[in-house]
Amino acid sequence: MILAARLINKRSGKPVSDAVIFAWRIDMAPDGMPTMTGSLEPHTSDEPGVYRFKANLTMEGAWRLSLAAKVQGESQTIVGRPLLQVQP
Ligand SMILES: [Cu+2]
Repeated sequence: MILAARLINKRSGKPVSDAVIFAWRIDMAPDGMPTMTGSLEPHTSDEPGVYRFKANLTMEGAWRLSLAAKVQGESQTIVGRPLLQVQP
């Protein structure tokens, strides 16, 4: 499956299209299985501010995507951990 994460600048409300995502992981921490990870690799995206990943999630339930990114003009690393639900 393809997962998509949208990165928005909170101050301007605009999509951030030049982020460099340098770390990514997906696991089942929300379901009490923090060591159960899924395969995840960056995928092309043609929508500004949307970062896509090809994922293989082998179990139904709650997953947590963790992304770390560098954004121009921001000194700190940007971290996002959206949750998602895998259903049959
Ligand atoms: Cu699991």
